[in-house]
Amino acid sequence: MGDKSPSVLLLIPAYNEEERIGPVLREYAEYFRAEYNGEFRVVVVLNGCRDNTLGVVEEVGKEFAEVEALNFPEPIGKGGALIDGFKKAAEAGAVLTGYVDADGATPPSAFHELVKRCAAGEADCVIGSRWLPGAVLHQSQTKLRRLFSRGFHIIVGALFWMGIRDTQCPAKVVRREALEEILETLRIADLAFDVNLLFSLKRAGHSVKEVPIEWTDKLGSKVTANLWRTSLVMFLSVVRLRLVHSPFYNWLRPLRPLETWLYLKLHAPPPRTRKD
Ligand SMILES: Nc1nc2c(ncn2[C@@H]2O[C@H](COP(=O)(O)OP(=O)(O)O)[C@@H](O)[C@H]2O)c(=O)[nH]1
Ligand SMILES: [Mg+2]
Repeated sequence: MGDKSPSVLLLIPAYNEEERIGPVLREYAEYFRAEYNGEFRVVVVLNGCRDNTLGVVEEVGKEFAEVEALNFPEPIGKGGALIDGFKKAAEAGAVLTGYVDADGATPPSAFHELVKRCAAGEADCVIGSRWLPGAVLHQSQTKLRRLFSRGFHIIVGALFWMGIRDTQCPAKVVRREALEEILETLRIADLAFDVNLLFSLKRAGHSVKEVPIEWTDKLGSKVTANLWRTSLVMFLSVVRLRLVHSPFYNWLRPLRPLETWLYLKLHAPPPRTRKD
């Protein structure tokens, strides 16, 4: 046996995922038991689920001790779930923390590849990319969804200049030191969270490496079901992130209550503030 691999904590944000999450958790637990010689834990972060996702996760947890649930009754959003999950991961001291979606779009072997590269020190954060040569895509997104994704990509490119082809691929791994340094700057609680994570890492001088990934679009997307509203919220969040890190920010402070009102009106989790 060689040296032990670094500990990995995998976060899976889940909202009403009782149909999709069970097999995904089993697949990940079985794969990492067989293929990984370090500590591997999965924390499913749920919020405001109106179905039996919690029951399903707890059931799998009885079979696989490495799987557990972290349940927030409040609607904290996917980004909010990841922020709180990352805080827990930092407390737990995992060397590498990553996340993937609950629907199994990223197979365990693809996530493992990101872990290996991050563990090997290729970068402080290694992320999957669906738009790099070598990516394997089993795509079933609608044309409109793809158009919105490209539009969002262009906006993020123009606002942040990060040179990242696919900020939104939910398959990412971060090293502990980098994560701890930026934890307090994670504020976006909706689906634009990934942009916040990457921008914070880059601003703090950490390296981010994109690698081609295998990806399967799954049926049952909640994003596509609310495409216009979700996209508007994501747009607001990235513009806000840009403004927060600009000289104009102090002028805009008085608009805070209006901002919170707008997010709530759009049924979206407002960005975290420093007090949270
Ligand atoms: N905790 C939490 N997870 C969410 C929320 N909204 C979406 N998710 C999770 O985010 C992931 C991506 O959602 P999905 O509907 O598959 O989006 P798509 O694949 O990008 O179209 C899934 O794991 C969802 O369960 C939320 O409000 N809270
Ligand atoms: Mg999905």
